[in-house]
Amino acid sequence: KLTWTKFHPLEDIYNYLEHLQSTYSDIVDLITIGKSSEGREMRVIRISSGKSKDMSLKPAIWIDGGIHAREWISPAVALFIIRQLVEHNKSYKNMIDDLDWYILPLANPDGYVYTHTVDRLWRKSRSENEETSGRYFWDQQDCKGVDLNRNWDHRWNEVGASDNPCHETYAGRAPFSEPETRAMSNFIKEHRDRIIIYLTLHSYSQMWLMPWSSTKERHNDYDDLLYMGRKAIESLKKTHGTNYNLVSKQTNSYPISGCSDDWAKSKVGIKYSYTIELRDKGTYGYLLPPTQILPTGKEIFTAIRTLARSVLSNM
Ligand code: 0X9
Ligand code: ZN
Repeated sequence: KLTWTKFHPLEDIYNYLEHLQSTYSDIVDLITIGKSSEGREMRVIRISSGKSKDMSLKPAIWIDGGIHAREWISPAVALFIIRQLVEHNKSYKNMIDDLDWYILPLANPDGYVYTHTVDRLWRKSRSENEETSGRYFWDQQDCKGVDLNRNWDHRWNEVGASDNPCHETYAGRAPFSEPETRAMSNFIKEHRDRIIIYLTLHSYSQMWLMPWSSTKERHNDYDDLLYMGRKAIESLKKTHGTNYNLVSKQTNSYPISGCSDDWAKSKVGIKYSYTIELRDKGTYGYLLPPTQILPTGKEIFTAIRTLARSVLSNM
């Protein structure tokens, strides 16, 4: 059983997912979509009712957490959402009747373990990088891993990313050079006909971000994403009064490229694609105390339900 009073290590999280699968087998499937570079399983939980019916056309929502290892509130919120949908499935019946939920709480399992055991502020994955060109000074310590939010195949490595393996925003050798981003993107592409919402949970700064990240240009769906995003942050605010800013990712701050939501929108065609930067606004930053897991989880789950309902009723 998980508590919401601490950030759990990977084993607790995987045990909890297995417990849900065996206890709620009518609505839960556990799917291993691939392995990390250190060989850990990448586990997606699928939550959906009416499993026996033909669901080839049932719309789906994808949520990933933990792309960045140190952003511990992200997997915690993903798990809170899973808990609500599964253990309180009667309260959220319409949500799992109308939608297939695909949730990957630990998109970067190796990095997550590393933040629990060695370096609390590690960001990247933990893959081995080759010392290719010798252009960079090779610091033995920090030259492992790839920034899994720079490795996606959309304007890869153009801006706001580094080609230095020792940097925090190293984009990798090539788009999808990493097993983690390959596993996620392949799975998402397999379900591309049904996924209507792509969400990726990060921290921190309390922002609800819309593509694009790499350019100030607006896509044709800009107004629709703004409209649905506004509904989401309004209902979020009603929960505990927390303010989130709804902004296009690029106008907000530094441009970046090769990130997941830009890829989901541009290459897969998932219209409603957002990056959510969770609590807080910098008081604790990545070191958010566990007392904030429940309030953050509640307000984000409310916002996501509002978003899902609004998008579904607009189809
Ligand atoms: O830099 C990232 O990958 C994300 N921020 S984080 O602190 N979680 O690492 C997203 C950045 C948002 N997009 C832009 N700044 N354009
Ligand atoms: Zn992040």
